[in-house]
Formats: sequence, C-alpha cells, structure tokens
Amino acid sequence: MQPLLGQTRSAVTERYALLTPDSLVRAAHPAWPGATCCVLIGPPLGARFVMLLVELDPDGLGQRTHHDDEVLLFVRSGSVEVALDDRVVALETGGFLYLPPQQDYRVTTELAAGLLLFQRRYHPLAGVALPALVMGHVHEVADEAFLGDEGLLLKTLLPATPAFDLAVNVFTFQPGATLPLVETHVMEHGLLMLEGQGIYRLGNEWYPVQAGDCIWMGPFCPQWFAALGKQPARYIYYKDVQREPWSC
Ligand code: UGY
Ligand code: MN
Repeated sequence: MQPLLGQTRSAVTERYALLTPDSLVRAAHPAWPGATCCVLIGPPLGARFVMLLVELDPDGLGQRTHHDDEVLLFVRSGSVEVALDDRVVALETGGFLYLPPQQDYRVTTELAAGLLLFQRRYHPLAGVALPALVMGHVHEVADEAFLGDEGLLLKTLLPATPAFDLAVNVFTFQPGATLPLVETHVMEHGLLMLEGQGIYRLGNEWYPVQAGDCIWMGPFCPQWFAALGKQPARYIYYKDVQREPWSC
C-alpha cells in the first residue's frame, strides 16, 4: 500500500525530537567525502552534540575536520578499516571506536558500511589527562541489570572515569520491561532504536517507536520507555557525564 502522503511519526519540539526513517533527508558532509550522510541531531535542534548517520561505500571516506572534537563511531552494518597514526584497525558490525580529541583517523570500507557517530566538543578537566582511544565490540561488553532489574540490561561502552565527558550505552529491554521511573535529568540523550519496539514517553506525550527511529531528549526532558511486542527492544544512546552543568 502507498504510504499516506503528508503524514509522519516524526515530531520536533523545543525539548525533544522523534525522527523516523521516512522523514530523513541525506546530504553531503565535509568530514565524509563521497559518503551519504544524515545529521540526525545537532546544535540547530538545540542539542550540544551531533549524532550522524553515515552510509559509506568504497568511494567514500571519513576523516577528522575539528581537532577539539571527540567521536564515538559505531558500526551498524558491514565493516570498516580505520587508519590511525601507526596502525590500521578493523571494525565489524557491532564494533565501536572512541576517538579522543586530536587523534587523526581515516575511515574506509572495502564493500559498504552503515555507521552511527556521536560527536561533540571535548570539555577538558583541569589536572585530568585526555581520554585514551577505546575500541571494542558490543558482544564483549558485559550486561548489567539496571537498578537491579534483570529485565533491563545495560552495556556501558566507555570507562566511567572523569577523563570521559560522554557515555554511550546499549540498553536492552525484555518484552514488557519498563524504565522504573519517568526520568528528568540535566543530561541530554541522543538515541537510536536498534531492535524491537515500544512506547517512549517524551515530555507529556507517548510515542510508539521501533527499530530505526531516532530520539533527541534535551536537558530535563521527562522520559520513560516500555518495551512492547514479543522481541526484546534495544537502543544505543549518548549522554553527557562528569562535567559541571554550565561547562557542557
Ligand atoms: O542513562 C539514562 O539516563 C537512561 N536510563 N535513560 C534512558 O534510557 N532514557
Ligand atoms: Mn535518561
């Protein structure tokens, strides 16, 4: 059946946004020549970070354009090679790489790859050294029960040390599991649904969401999630951490 013209589940407000795949518009990006990109979240929306979708084929590549930025690169599909100063690392689907500020890199693929990037200006802390590069795969990161609930499993991809001013986590909800409270907090989120479906409360509205949907939650946006259906729901999300609220 033809989709109903003039309709979308996407919703953009001052405090949050839900962006569904049907309404995304791709464009060229200066850091990714030859690739197809879509800025899902960024400062024009009110956010203090960027969440970027990249579709990379063998003609495209990715490289640093701002030396003060930090980048978390997550491979959604396919595989990439990342050339660093002294070595080349390979990342398969589910692999991730944290690139600290100043770290040069060049991302290429042999066939094709779908990438998700979280990117922001790094906020140094006096007396704390820059964070180190981190590389891993989601399957290697332990699941921890969130607030003691075995129906809510959280993988924390980056070390929770003061050097890191961002966290990127993968959250899996068993069918019927819910966040235990309607959270309202100073940290922002950028979220991509990886699997399954559910209901996301954003502000005072409740939105059905599914794999492929993106959500921006600004500071203090009331938020709550319940997984629905027969399969677990899983999302990857960003949050700012370990800094004074005025320095973000
Ligand atoms: O880390 C978090 O704040 C997380 N519990 N929030 C969320 O999943 N919306
Ligand atoms: Mn939260």
